[in-house]
Amino acid sequence: MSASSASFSTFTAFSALAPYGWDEDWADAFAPYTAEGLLPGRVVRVDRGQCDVVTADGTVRADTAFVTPHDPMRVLCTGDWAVVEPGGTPRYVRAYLPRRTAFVRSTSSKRSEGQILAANVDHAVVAVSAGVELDLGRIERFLALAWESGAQPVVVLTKADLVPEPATLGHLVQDVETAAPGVPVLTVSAERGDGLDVLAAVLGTGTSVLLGQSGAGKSTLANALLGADVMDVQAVRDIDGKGRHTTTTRNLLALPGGGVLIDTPGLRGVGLWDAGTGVGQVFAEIEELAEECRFHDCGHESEPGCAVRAALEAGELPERRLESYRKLQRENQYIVAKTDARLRQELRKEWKRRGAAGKAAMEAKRGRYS
Ligand SMILES: Nc1nc2c(ncn2[C@@H]2O[C@H](COP(=O)(O)OP(=O)(O)OP(=O)(O)O)[C@@H](O)[C@H]2O)c(=O)[nH]1
Ligand SMILES: [Mg+2]
Ligand SMILES: [Zn+2]
Repeated sequence: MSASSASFSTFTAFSALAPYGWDEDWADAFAPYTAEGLLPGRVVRVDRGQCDVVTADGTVRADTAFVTPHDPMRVLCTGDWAVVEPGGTPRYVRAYLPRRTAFVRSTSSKRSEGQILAANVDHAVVAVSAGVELDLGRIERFLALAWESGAQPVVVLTKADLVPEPATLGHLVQDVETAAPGVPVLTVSAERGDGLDVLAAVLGTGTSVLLGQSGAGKSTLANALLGADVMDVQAVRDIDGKGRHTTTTRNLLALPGGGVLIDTPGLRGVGLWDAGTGVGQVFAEIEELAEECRFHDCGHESEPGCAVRAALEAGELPERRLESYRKLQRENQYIVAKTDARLRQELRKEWKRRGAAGKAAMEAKRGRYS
């Protein structure tokens, strides 16, 4: 059997997983495991050493001990394609297939560690409530991580019913658009059903992850798209401050009109994580202007021939954008520098260990020959 027909048969054997994103490339990647009788499945949820995986035979619960390494970036995550044992108690996830994309943030500013929020995502949907004051800086931060993940970002202004004036809603969209070049900005009301068809069409292919603050209406939106109350929603809540989070695990759902949706618990803040490219994409117009500056390393402060300052003065570039760009760049450089320092430290430890091992080997040799 040729390689392609082997992978084709792997694809068809598990074609029941197609609504969850199973395709011939995943089948190719999985093919080496079929001889062992292992099963492919998409991770729906991970919690406390266990996970739910949807397989061609239905959803199974499996142990994640083999896929929970020390490195948080390599921990099994919602959206991963798992390699699951066909049975046993406990039944184990043996491995997962190499990720195509991953949405990563840093866990906190103190510990420079990355955390995977969702794997194998095609659309990163940033949900923002139209009912509260816009925080463009936060949207830019989400978008930087979204671009960096390799997914296409989309901003969705939720709860449009809370903005009775269409003109006001239009202005909100325009404001978001200035902070999101190259990113579609949609408005929806899960309450009234407005805009759901357009959103469903955008999410109709590939896998999408819903991101945003607690209370932004992510789960309500997921339920509206599913046409069923699958995710819990809380009516009375403390949105700011200590904010109770209604959704506590990331959950993967197949949408009736096609596409796969991952609902996530609200994030109060998202720290950048090695997102230099993403930051550049969020501020694409500034990076384009900077190409026109006379000096290659222009700091856009008081240098002559600065195209960025010229755009500011002409009112073509909002001051806020430039400030936000600088802030996120600084933050990212800080994180990158910290990470490198940590990596360097780890490497040093490794060298020391090897050095010690080398010494021991030398001594053993000497002992033998002397
Ligand atoms: N008026 C109005 N309220 C909405 C709409 N969508 C959601 N809400 C309300 O907003 C609140 C928060 O909704 P959730 O869907 O739980 O928000 P979430 O983003 O999933 O929150 P976490 O799970 O904590 O991250 C609930 O009280 C919803 O009823 C909408 O379209 N219009
Ligand atoms: Mg929720
Ligand atoms: Zn300049």
